[in-house]
Amino acid sequence: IRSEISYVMIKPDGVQRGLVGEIIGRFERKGFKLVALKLFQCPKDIAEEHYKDLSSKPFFGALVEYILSGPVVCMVWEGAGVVKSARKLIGATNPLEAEPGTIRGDLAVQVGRNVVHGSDSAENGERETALWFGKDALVSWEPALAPWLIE
Ligand code: YYY
Ligand code: MG
Repeated sequence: IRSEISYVMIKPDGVQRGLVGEIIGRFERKGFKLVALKLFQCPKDIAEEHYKDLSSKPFFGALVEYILSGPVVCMVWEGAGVVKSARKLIGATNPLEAEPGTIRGDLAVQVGRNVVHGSDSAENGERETALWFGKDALVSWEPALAPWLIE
């Protein structure tokens, strides 16, 4: 069986602002394993399904419009503890409250332009990966540096 996965997405503002390399680099340097990656212009039904738990919120329409406003970078990162750790790397939902050193804390100022998404549970990591990539899209590989990261 595969270990835990997190669906991480650079939102349209992150792509437009040229932050793709910076954001991917933070996950890369941390030491998680990249198992899927694509640049993607999202259709409305996927954005709505992704955020369906928020469909009753007043900001839902603006949120979906934001996600559709340009290409996003979709990724899946794998590793023990990746879901919680990715959320820590990303920082609080409101960038003004996100700690310095986190992606949102360093690179964003507003909740409606918070540059990146990360799954909030292992279950949602699976669900969101299936939604954005389909079932069999994950690459199975062994990074050469793995023994230097995981004993
Ligand atoms: O998981 P995370 O992205 O940190 O926050 P969620 O509570 O799941 O909300 C998803 C998304 O919705 C958030 O990243 C920005 C947007 N949003 C908003 O625009 N205004 C809010 N008051 C709360 C969330
Ligand atoms: Mg969330």
